[in-house]
Amino acid sequence: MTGYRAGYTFGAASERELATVDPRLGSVARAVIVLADHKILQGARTIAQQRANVASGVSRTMQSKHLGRPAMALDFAPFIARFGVIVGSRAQFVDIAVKEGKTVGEIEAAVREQFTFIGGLYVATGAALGVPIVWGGDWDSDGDVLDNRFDDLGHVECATT
Ligand SMILES: [Ca+2]
Ligand SMILES: [Zn+2]
Repeated sequence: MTGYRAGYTFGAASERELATVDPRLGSVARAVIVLADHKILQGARTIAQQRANVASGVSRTMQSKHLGRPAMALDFAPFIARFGVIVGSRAQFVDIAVKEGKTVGEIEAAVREQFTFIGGLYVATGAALGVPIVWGGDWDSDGDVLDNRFDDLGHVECATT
């Protein structure tokens, strides 16, 4: 046993977004990236961007922790070397399913696991570092993901401001 494979690092685009988030949240992200590769899609968000997200249904509130600088939230997407950033599109699921010899449904489930894995790492790492994290797959932070009514699996935020 050599322990968990380590050593991923953020790319330039992720670093640009990380620069817009609270340093405590950033420190959690820097510990998580070592364990599981992912991209930071967005840290701080403008009011106009948030309004557009609410209009399109990908966000539910104008009270988002992405608003303000530094932002108290970030959105991530898993990065799998042989597929790239997992964007969650139907076309990408089909592409992966063909390459992996699995059904699209199996890939959808596996991608959900990948998001959940990383979200869990954020929660656990935040707890270890004294930076309580809320993950969008368990908004009430009770460790039960089956009661989650609005999944935002690539979203993590600081529990306190
Ligand atoms: Ca829950
Ligand atoms: Zn978010």
